[in-house]
Amino acid sequence: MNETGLSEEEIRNILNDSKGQDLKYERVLSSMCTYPHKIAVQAHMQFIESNMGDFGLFRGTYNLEKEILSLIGDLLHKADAVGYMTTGGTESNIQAIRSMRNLFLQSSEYQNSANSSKNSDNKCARPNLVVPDSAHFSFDKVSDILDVELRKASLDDELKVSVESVRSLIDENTIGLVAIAGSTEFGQVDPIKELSDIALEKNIFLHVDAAFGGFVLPFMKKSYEFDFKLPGVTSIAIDPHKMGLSTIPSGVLLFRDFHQLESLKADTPYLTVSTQYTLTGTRSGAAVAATYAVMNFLGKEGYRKTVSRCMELTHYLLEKLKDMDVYPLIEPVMNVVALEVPKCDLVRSRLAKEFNWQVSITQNPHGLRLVIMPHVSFEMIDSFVADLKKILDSLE
Ligand code: 0PR
Repeated sequence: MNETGLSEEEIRNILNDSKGQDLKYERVLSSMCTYPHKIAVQAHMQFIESNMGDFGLFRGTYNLEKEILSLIGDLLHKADAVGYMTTGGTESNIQAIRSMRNLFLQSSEYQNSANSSKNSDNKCARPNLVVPDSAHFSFDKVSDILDVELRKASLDDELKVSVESVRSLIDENTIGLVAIAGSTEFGQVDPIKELSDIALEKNIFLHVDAAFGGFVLPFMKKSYEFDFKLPGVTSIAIDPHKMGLSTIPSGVLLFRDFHQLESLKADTPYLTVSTQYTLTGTRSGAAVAATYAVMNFLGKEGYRKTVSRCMELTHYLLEKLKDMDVYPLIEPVMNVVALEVPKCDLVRSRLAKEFNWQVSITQNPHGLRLVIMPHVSFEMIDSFVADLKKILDSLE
């Protein structure tokens, strides 16, 4: 660090230069984030110093958080669900599984087996979690942090998790299941009703990762069963900073029952509040205000319009690609498209190098992946398709 500071103008110049190096969303078809809504940005700025890690100092922001939880709880068919605002899907997933693991380790069955293994020399078995093979990589972090074995269930030909495969992986050390409502790579929704039935039958937890789909599915014409309406669903991750049009970092984690949240409790004796359930200490109150502002400004009608436009663009893209004999790996459920394209990796890197387009790829099956976020326009799709055509033609 320099001994004396730079001038405001010097700082502004450096920042402008850095900002200029960032890609504009107008060339980005790989992101699950987008420009936040103007009203969210204004609210974020207004609450910039607010710290939800010590919310006794910020009662007003805390009340906004409570409102958000009940709005989202209501949207997900459990207005009295409990939880808090996280930094996003990764933290929500970690905390949901941490709660499962803590409750599993406290359970009398586990305690009994731990006691008997102390007497014999058998090691106590490691808890395991059954996730779809399409689960986000945050679950690999979960496994590492929480020392839980990850069991990956195979997908069917529609890239939904196979219920039989899930069933075959469950044993007495399974702490719970994960279902995805809007998978990162394919935008697919798992058979959550069937998984809910299994969770109830086996008396284990079921966490739904709706980080992306949570702000899409409730606003689609077709209705999907994925939330607390299903009695086996015990927690849900949903991210306002993705399709909720809020600012980063805005995630929400909701539990069905208070005892799940309670299992995450830490004592915080010297703060204005004596307990915390969160993973991070200091938390952004700005993201809370932003999420409150945009949810109340748009209302269900606003989100319906956003989702409907993204779906219209998605279908427009597919029609144009059909003319070029390019087809999706599965019929898109939401605004995530995985395409069957020859030499995907090469096509992806040429799109970036030659035309400055950012797209991503899917692993298994291998495909070119596009996310049709609210910053995408018809003109953007026309221009992308024309550039893709040039590359595909040159491959032949
Ligand atoms: N669960 C699902 C289903 C997700 O798609 C993601 C992120 C997460 C959890 C984790 O959420 P956070 O990243 O908020 O912790 N999905 C995107 C992905 O990893 C995130 C993303 C966003 C990637 C913007 C790129 C990007 O430019 O692909």
